[in-house]
Amino acid sequence: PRAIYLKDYQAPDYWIDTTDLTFDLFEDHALVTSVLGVRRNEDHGEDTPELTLVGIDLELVSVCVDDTELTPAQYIQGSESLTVPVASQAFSLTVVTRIRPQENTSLEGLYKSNGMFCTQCEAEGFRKITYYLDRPDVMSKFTTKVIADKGRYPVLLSNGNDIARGEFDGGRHWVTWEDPFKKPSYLFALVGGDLEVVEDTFTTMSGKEVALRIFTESHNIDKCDHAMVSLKKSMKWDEEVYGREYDLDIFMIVAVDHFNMGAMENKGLNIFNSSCVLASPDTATDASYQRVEAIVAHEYFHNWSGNRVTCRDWFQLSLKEGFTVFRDAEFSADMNSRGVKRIEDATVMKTAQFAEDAGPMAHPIRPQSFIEISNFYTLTVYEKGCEVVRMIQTIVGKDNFRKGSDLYFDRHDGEAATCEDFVKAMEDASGVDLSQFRNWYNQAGTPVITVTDHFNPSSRQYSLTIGQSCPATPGQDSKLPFHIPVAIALLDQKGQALPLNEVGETEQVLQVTAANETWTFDGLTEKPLPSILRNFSAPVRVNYDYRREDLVFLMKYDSDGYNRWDAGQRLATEVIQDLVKGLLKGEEAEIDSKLIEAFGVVLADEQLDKAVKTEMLRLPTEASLAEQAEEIHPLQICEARSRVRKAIAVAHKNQIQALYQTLEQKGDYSPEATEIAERTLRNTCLGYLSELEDDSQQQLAVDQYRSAGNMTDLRAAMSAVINSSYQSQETIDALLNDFLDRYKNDSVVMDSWFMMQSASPSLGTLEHVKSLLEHASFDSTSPNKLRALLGGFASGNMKQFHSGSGEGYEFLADWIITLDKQNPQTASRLMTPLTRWKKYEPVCREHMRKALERIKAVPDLSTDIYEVVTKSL
Ligand code: DPP
Ligand code: ZN
Repeated sequence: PRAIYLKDYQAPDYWIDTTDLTFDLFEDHALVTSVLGVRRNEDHGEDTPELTLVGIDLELVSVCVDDTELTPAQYIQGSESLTVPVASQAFSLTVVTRIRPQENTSLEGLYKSNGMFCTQCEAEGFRKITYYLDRPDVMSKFTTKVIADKGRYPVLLSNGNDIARGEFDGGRHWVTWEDPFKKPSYLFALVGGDLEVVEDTFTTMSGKEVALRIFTESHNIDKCDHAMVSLKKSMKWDEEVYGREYDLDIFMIVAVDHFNMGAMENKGLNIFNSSCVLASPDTATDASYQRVEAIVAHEYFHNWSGNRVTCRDWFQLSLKEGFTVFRDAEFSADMNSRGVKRIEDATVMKTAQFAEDAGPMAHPIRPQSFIEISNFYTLTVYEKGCEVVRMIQTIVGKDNFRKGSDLYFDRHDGEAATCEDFVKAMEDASGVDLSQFRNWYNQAGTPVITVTDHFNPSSRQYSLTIGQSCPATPGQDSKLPFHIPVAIALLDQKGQALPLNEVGETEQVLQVTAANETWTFDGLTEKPLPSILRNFSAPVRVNYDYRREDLVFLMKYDSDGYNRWDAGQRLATEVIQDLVKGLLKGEEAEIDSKLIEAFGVVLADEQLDKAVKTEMLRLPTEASLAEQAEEIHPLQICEARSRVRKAIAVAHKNQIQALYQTLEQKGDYSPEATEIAERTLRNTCLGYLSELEDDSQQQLAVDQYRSAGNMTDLRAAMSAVINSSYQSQETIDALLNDFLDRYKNDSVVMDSWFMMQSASPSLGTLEHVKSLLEHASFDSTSPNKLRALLGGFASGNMKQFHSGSGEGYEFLADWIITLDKQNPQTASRLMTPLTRWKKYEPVCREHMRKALERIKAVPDLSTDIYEVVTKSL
């Protein structure tokens, strides 16, 4: 396998103006006839005498140029290519291939999931369907005829509008779809199955009625309402906030069980992982409801940011993903609690994305090279990409940002664009120079800002000095300074934010561009406490020497919800780190009472928004503590965190109990933000109470399980029970069996049944995880099940995955080796926890390295695994 480089990009030698496809679907194969209208790229001076298309796992049946069939001597069939001679500027190329969707376990290209045909073509799945120029700058008008048995596959779908249909003798029928918009092949989709549909309509801002259809297997048809409501909200929001109107007469979503990703924005025919579309009060938690809403929106928003304006090449992936994540994040913030959404997104950045930036696969949001593009659907491209777009908005201002996005869509509609085009549009619309800002697109790694301050009582001046640096990442030893917008406020001793300018604004965005720079504020009577990086205004780490009492003060008084929460997280992290140090020395370190007291203040604060309160009551996750550790001692981290949790529960038992009781559930379930906030807070209380060795507290969770009226409360109770060290095995088994009885036929819910167990520090031992692999509901061809069980264990269960002497790593390595033959994308993603080996303490480190070496030694690795394992070692 070889790397490809952004700097080597060249436009294609040929364009494909039209693509006419016919799919003849059978039980053991499919016949694909592709008629391409090919045209030479005139800009390429020299005539290219031949055309090379890519294709993988295709059985070639015939090749015709214009009306003449070629003999095998006239074309060259490579292992992954087809080269045909070219005699004219424009010609038609007809290629017939046979493929085997039934045997396609990679879930890329055309495959079968639960008896239904479906596709996934991003990034390079189309080459598993037919020979093509499978690259995003080749945009074509697609017409697709699908032919299949009518009894088994009454529903036949593809992109665009259905323009004709009919029947053949022998029970077969056909439907022809035409997509009037040019698109790259990664946006192609096809579905054939026995599906039911939920229908609705949306009237766009110009008065056009759009038919909305969500398709699922019949037993799930009652779980589509939330997705439909979310879709309509998204369509409205994109009109109001971005002026973007939908452009086809029909918009379809299909839910499939076997899917490598969350969902896919194919033009007019989004295909979704069932887990990201289905929801009902009885089967989906609040978090799933919000996830469905966000992903429906994300894929819908791609219709403009991704489809109408697509990417020139895969190095530009963040052009569509970063921007679209930003759009969906703002949508979710508008629909739900803005403050909590910001905390959630910052948490993902600071735990998982910062870890990626610090690991062997670190890359800029626009990578400069890759071996396998599937490995770059990362938190960096998506979430950091979103933060980069957010910083542009902060720097140019909201109004200019909207002008910039209008200009971008206007300039590049129907084109394959670059990240540079996006930045240029923002620059042109705002008049703000973003030259230095572009470093965010070129440089990997998480910048660190170091803040020091000084107060001079005689001149009444306060100065803040901000230095920036960025650690080396693979291939990038030194970095240029970034342009970082750092939002700050200065708090006086009463916790009031001081006015920072003549108009009395109390927050200012400092444009940090130099390696080191000082800002001075005049007319202060006392030394203020700085609130730095408010609302997480940039994806950076902040070093400032806060005293613990300062953090407690910020937790109480900072008017910025994010920083208020972050102060608590910093305090808790420091306290837990002290404990970890003590455990390593074999000492009994005391838990700093400041933290326990601060949590008491949060609990007692009745003014605090419930959603924010819940976030403030959460301790930093184990993953977050690991990310911030110099060297990761997984077992000590788990132990220390668990002790702090217990101490909080013991100290504030009465208050937590009272809060739990006042939040008693009433009425029917609704996924409305205020109700979600109450449930989440109540279940957070339940979690703390379950830390107590007290029968009546332990009974609470069991009672809640028995009386729960929705999946959120049911799952919270179940987790509390199985994660408790004081519950009997009988009780745990009884609940697990009850859950199984109720939900064994619901695949999405069963994912959570597996995940709760594999991620449980007490229950989820390696032995138990192995036994679950044998369970009748486990399915090793389902990425969701693999993520639930293997991902839950390796990424979600620090204590058990890292205990013993490397057996957990060996187990994961065995699975990766097996899965690599079956589904390389899913295998590659499951490998992430092992790639962080260098940060672990020596014993874990050595075992993890060995597991990676063993994977590396396997012959014929996929490009996916090859790239990750070689870069990691
Ligand atoms: N383009 C897809 C998405 O992120 C990839 N799964 O929406
Ligand atoms: Zn996307």
